[in-house]
Amino acid sequence: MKHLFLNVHFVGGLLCNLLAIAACSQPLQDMYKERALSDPHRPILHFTAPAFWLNDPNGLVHYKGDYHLFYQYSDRPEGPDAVKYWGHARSKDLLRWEHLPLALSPSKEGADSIGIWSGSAYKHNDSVMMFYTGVFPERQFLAFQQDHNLIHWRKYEGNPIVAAPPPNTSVISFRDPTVWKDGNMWMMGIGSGISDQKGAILGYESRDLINWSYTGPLYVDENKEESYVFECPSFLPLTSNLHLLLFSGHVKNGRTGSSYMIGKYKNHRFVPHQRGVVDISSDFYAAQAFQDESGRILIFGWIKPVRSETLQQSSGWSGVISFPRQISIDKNGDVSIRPVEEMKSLRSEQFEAHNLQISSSLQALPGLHDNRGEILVRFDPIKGRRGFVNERFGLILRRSNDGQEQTRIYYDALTKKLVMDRSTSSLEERVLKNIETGDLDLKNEPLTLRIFMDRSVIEVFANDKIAGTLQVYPTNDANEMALFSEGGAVEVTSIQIWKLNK
Ligand code: DQQ
Repeated sequence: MKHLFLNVHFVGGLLCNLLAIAACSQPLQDMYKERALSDPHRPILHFTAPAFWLNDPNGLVHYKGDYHLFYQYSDRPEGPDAVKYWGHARSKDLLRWEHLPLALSPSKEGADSIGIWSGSAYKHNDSVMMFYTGVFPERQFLAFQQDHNLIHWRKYEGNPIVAAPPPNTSVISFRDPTVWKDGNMWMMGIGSGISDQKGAILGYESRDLINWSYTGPLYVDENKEESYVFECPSFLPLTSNLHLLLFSGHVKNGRTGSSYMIGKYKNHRFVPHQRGVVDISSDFYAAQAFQDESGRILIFGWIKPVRSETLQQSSGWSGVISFPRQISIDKNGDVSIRPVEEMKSLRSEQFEAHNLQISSSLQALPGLHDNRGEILVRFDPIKGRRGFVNERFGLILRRSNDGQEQTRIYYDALTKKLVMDRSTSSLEERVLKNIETGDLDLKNEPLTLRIFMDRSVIEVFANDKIAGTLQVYPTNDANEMALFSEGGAVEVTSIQIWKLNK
């Protein structure tokens, strides 16, 4: 049976690729959708494609009261390397999405015939334009909205609008345009990596959003601190005098991820003074930011697969869009990354407890035996102590009855790190099991964790400062949860747990 399934995939995939059509054969579509629906690990509250492959969020825009999410999509079983389309969905509240038809497909013979890669939306005179990269080679394209629901698109007949990288610059990538207004002109930033392996955003200007000329790099990672290639940039004002640059690439320690920089923008150049990661885990990538109609800067990211390709194919789907997060500068001038208010609308049945002293390595928590829910927990140092010292404390989640499978989310006061440990999360060998960590100096403050569990996806927010995403694939029910503290006791001032429903 398994062989037959793989053969159907292979032949179906081959046919789809040869024909380069917008949809795979109906039986293959149906088979993948059925498999996706019956996979117990597929998130229910997060956005996923109906089946097959999804990667980067694209073209995020809030238009006439609807949020529109476009995304890199392939209906080919072979996933990551297949021809890419733009999938499309819309929502009133950022959480409940309606699937819409594919928005952009490769032209039969045009310069984007091998794939529609990532890009972003720009609203001009009450209409939306999409700037994206067509391949191969990587060039920049433009498409115009044809209806208020953003369902139909017309590609600009003069495409590509940026036909080649700037002369005399050796680039290793040239993709994922982002557009903004600068005085009377428009600017476009294109993700790149230039000679000597420096990540860069190349800048272009235009008077009409169609004809573009090179203005030099918006930003070059001269000290090679971040990445040799910047992908998926977003560039927009964060406050009246500060700009936000978001990009993805290889961040420190060789791992991949999405980062932000905050700084001043003047004369086509960006000078950052602060940087950080949008998410501490390498499960989260290709984040895109946009401003909604109420002025909030919101971010969605792609939660990348951590299962083997065979497992992804046999489950019929791959790739998740993160919950929406808001980024802003708080009253102390620090960057805040937190879930959007709308998340509270998912809450239903609640369990709560107060003033628990935790001193053991496993203090079981009644209340929720589910793989879906929200936990809001505040940890304080034990009375009389100022700050945490050498405790490691937090939660054990997705724990099986015998404890063989479990995931630990905790704070390590000694190293001042938030730790997401999935090294024992599953008995299945074909899933990633590692430890993801991120810096979090509490400076004598209590720790508040807000955690969302949605089957295989866990999203964690700590003190509204940093976020982390982790996917786990236990083979058993693994629905128990517990609190723990090692190396000293801590106080759980309050813990609230909600069931979550759409
Ligand atoms: N994915 C897209 C590219 C982008 C990369 C292709 C990032 O445009 O740079 O699917 O995940």
